[in-house]
Amino acid sequence: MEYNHLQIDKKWQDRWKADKTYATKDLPTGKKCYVLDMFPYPSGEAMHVGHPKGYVATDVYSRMKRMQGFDVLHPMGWDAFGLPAENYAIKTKTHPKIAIEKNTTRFKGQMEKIGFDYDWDREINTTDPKYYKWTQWIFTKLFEKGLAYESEEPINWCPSCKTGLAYEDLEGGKCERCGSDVLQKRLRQWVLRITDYAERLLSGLNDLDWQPHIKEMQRNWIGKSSGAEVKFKIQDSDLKDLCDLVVFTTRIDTLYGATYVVLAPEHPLVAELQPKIQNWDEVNAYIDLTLKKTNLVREVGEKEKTGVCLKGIFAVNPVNNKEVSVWIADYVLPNYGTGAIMAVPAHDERDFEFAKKFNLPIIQVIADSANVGVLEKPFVDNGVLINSEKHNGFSADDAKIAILIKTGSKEKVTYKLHDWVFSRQLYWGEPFPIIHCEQCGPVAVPEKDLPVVLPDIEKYEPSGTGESPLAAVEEWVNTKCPKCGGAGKRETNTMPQWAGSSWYYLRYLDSHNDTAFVDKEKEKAWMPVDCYVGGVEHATRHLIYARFWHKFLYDLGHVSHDEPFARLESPGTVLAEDGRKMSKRWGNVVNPDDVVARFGADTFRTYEMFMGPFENAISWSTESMIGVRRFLERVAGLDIKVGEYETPLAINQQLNETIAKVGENINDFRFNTAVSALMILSRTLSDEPKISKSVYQKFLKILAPFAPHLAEELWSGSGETTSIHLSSWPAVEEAYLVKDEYEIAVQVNGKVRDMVKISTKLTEIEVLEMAKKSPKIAKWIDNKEIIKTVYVAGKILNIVVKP
Ligand code: ANZ
Ligand code: ZN
Repeated sequence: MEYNHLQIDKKWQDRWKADKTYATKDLPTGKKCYVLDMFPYPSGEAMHVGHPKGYVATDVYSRMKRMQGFDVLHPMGWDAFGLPAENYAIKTKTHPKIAIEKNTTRFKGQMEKIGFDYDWDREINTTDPKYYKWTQWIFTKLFEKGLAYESEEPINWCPSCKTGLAYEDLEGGKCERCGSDVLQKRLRQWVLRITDYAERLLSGLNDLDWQPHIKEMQRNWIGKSSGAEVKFKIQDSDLKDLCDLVVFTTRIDTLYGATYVVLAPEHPLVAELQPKIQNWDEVNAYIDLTLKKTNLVREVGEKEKTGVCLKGIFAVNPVNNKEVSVWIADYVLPNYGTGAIMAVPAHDERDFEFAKKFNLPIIQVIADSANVGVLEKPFVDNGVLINSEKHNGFSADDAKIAILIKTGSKEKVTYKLHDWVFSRQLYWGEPFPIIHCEQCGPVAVPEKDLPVVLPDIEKYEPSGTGESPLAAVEEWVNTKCPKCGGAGKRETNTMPQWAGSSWYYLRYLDSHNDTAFVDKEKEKAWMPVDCYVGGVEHATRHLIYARFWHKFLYDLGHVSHDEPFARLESPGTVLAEDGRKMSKRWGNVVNPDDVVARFGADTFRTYEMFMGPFENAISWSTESMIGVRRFLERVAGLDIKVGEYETPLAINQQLNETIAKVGENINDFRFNTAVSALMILSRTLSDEPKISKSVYQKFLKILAPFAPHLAEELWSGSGETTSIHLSSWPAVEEAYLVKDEYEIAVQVNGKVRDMVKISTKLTEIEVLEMAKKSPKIAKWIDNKEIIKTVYVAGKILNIVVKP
């Protein structure tokens, strides 16, 4: 057959659509397999060839699973709220709704041309009121359970996007979207208590089949740290007790060396102490300066430490009742631990620098034998206690316990994870289902009144005032309190773009349900997601947020598993031919539409899977793609040799080996080696004078996940009337598998001394090495010189030694 991809691709895409070939049952009747892609933002730019790499992988995987008898769920949808859409809309002066519609149509068109097996009847869009009704509903549950709260703490603010951001939205202290330096701004906002779930988010990772580096990224993000909270009394110059200051430390064993304490400049105690602080102007100026600093600068630390002493204020070290000075400094972060530290300059780098600069006492309290005397730098290693009164000579571990008890301090576990700043001062997001009432405070909109629909407005640019553009829509804002019927005002912030994606995988199970976010029975039958594929850049945002919401829904009894994603795989980036990232800026973007038009969808798909190991970043190569195209052309030419013939043993062996290998490789996401095995088999077949129909059809079946259009065409050409994609995966006939492990007899000087198991793939030298490991053989070789070996592959090895 001549391979006319334009005609074949279109023909089968239309047919699959008309026949609903990939429609999924409501409920699985047998084994189920839920295969999920991270759904895309329909951004303004079209997809480039890197985007679909993961989609091709799930497509290959899901097609095989379907043929293997699984009820497969493989859906797709759009994550369309949030900054990217809004920025694009502002740039192009189109309403986000219109821009999104246009972009989803474009994306979907691109996907359809690649021939994915999505069940489009389940398509979702996070900006559809029927969808976000349930995003709002989940928020009302979080609110009812006290996990959504209002806060006025300073948060990260992007002056360019004109919105508050979550910690997860920062990249190296800058706004992840636009790269601007982020400032601290005090703003009323909604926050989700994700830290309540920190421990479970951590321990839940253990049982997941995820790549270890992604789990590690989550562990680091959650950042568990075990230490203690220690109370210092705060006094004024007249030694009057003012209040307690609690610090978090992981080194309570160094408490005798704590020679001053430091508060974050934003610490609420600073304002409280104002009347007693003698240098308030200086202190106040430093606080202002701190608030202008970017997070990055504060976390990494500036070259020179800065800070101000609170004059007139002292703290008492609880272990020895010594008076120490109290400081504020920006290297102490307001939202970690208690926002205050005990400084131990002898044993902590930052404290050491600070103490040197401000001439504060440095008392060494930990030492090993070599390290006593004046410290050139802090001593951070382990050792025993010195200068610690009755605790001298204690090990760190013993000292920790003893000092904890002596000072009545409590052990404390802290997490780097912050509560999730959940409101944005933007237009293009889900409105909060909250009404503020003067009598009742914030009240959740009852379920019957959901969704709270985002009003259409003229001016959707962010105002920059800290209020969303919705605040200007009076007729929308003013409403009645659902509780007391009095005057109420709607919350005008909107949710972050991560809201809709925190539960979307549940909606696919039941995307048209108007009475529940998902039917219980369907949820139970389909969840968890068996195989989830998406970029590693989501390791600390989407993948933590979704796990959090899922655990919350689990606690309420709305879902039946504690974890949503059993297995996770991440595609490596597709780089441009020049080795750089594909970008408009470099002019090196390859559009899948062009590739598909020129080489066909199947060449594109098979090439993306063949490029190299799935998780590796690999450069695009048109030349290698042409190689793949030739492979498919060779396949297309096989049909003239097909008939009812006897199949030679060697062909049956290679066929069955390939069936086994392709099946295993697809399962393990080692697609490149699967394609390479298919290529080798296709070459063997094209060298044969005749091919039996059964061999040919089995070959087509295992090719079908990669090249669904061509396989379907050839399958139909071989006389079949139902889709190859609904046929069953060929069983491996074990009898034909060439055994890869043998037992061979090993002789020494002609006498069999042992039987040794070896693999057929080993070379003679390797076989000899294996044989020498057997004690029975080693005994006969016994340091004698080996003159030669005679090896009959798979049967016998004779070792000839000098007598
Ligand atoms: C005294 C001390 C002595 C400390 C010593 C360290 C070494 P991890 O392991 O990352 O949790 N710390 C506590 N809260 C802080 C804050 N809000 N901003 C900046 N630093 C803070 O680090 C815990 C240590 O970081 C704590 O233990 C505290 O310094 C500091 F030889 O207390 B340590
Ligand atoms: Zn009210």
